[in-house]
Amino acid sequence: MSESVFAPVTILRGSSLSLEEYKARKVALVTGVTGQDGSYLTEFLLKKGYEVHGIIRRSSSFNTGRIEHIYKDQHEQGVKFFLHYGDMTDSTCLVHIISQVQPTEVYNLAAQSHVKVSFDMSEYTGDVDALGTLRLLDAIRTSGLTDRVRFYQASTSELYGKVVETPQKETTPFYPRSPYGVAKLYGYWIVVNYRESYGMYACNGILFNHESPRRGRTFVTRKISRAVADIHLGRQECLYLGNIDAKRDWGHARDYVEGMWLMLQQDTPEDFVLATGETHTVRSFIEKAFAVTGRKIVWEGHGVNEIGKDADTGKVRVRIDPKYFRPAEVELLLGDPTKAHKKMGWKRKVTYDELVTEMVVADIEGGLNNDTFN
Ligand code: NDP
Ligand code: GDR
Repeated sequence: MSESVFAPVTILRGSSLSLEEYKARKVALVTGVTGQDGSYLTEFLLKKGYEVHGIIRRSSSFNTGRIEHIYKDQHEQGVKFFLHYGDMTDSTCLVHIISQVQPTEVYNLAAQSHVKVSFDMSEYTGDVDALGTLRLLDAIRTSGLTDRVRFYQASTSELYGKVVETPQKETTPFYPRSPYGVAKLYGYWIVVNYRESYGMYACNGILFNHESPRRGRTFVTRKISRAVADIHLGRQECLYLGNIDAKRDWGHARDYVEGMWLMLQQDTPEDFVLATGETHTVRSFIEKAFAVTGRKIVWEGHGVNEIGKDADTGKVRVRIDPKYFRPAEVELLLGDPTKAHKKMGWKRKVTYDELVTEMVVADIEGGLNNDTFN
């Protein structure tokens, strides 16, 4: 993509419209558009007929790999997907973009989203994930669009952190365990506060882990699927991981972006958990992923000395590296999506086995093509 593709939309299209006329439009603004969820959500909204605007960070290397396939040159006819340079740490640009785009729906997906990294970059994580949410909400107010915009906040199961009750649902008390979780807690409450204070249609989607072949490579599922593919292709010997006994409720990102959209189509704004209702260990994900390539992993040893061996060849394929341990861990996540099912008819479609298979197969195919879609 060349720089020219980010040319701004120049007309304040909504300013002269009545409330009804404004709301009848379908214009979405997506922060974090270059991320895993941003790319699936953009595909979903374009299919629904939306005009979609995404905020993209300036980067010295390409960060548009996940959206290249849906992006068209702005000079072509009928273009409905636009990109704007911006950053969640820059209020002025957020006000400028919101005023220009005049969206009917805003999806706030931008975040420093890596839990382990948030221990190393705690202040920055707070700035982007907590204050960034406040800046975006205020940009909507400053632009005079409080009663015209529906707002989605990417809240997270990391809010639950330390286990207080399982399965975790909308009423479960929060106990975050990382700077990321704490920053997202602020994001959650500022959304509730703006809903209650200013009557904004603003919702929190409390989403449990969702993965895909587009998942960032340093998150555990993608790290595993890529390593399994590379081992299969003879490019890697061994996979190094941290806590393989952690349990997560893993779904497919494509199912979850539909839930985000549904939250903004209800009569009243509410917060919803999206989850599968199943939990699995990282260890189980490793075993399933290797099984896709016909390999069985057997475990030996304990704690940091535990190893995973190929049952047929005896080669060590998994080792523990304590550098991947977190200062405080979230041991168990298991969500209860009953409210989303009952009120919005939302349910995950892709099963755990299908998810693991899709990720490993995609990484093998990507590896074969010497290309990785991420
Ligand atoms: P990713 O890490 O894949 O994407 C994050 C996006 O945020 C990227 O587009 C990134 O841009 C952008 N971003 C990061 N920092 C800034 C900044 N300072 N200003 C503007 N944009 C920024 O995350 P996911 O797609 O997986 O997740 C989407 C959202 O949902 C995140 O808020 C995450 O915390 C939350 N979430 C995710 C879950 C999951 O399991 N995936 C579960 C629950 C919540 P760039 O590409 O340039 O880095
Ligand atoms: P998580 O996802 O922290 O749940 O946050 P991640 O995949 O990073 O970790 C899941 C579990 O795996 C354990 N683990 C490892 N994790 C990573 N990244 N790398 C390793 O080598 C490794 N070894 C073991 C972790 O300790 C953890 O228990 C994700 C993000 O998308 C957040 O933005 C989102 O809010 C939550 O999911 C819900």
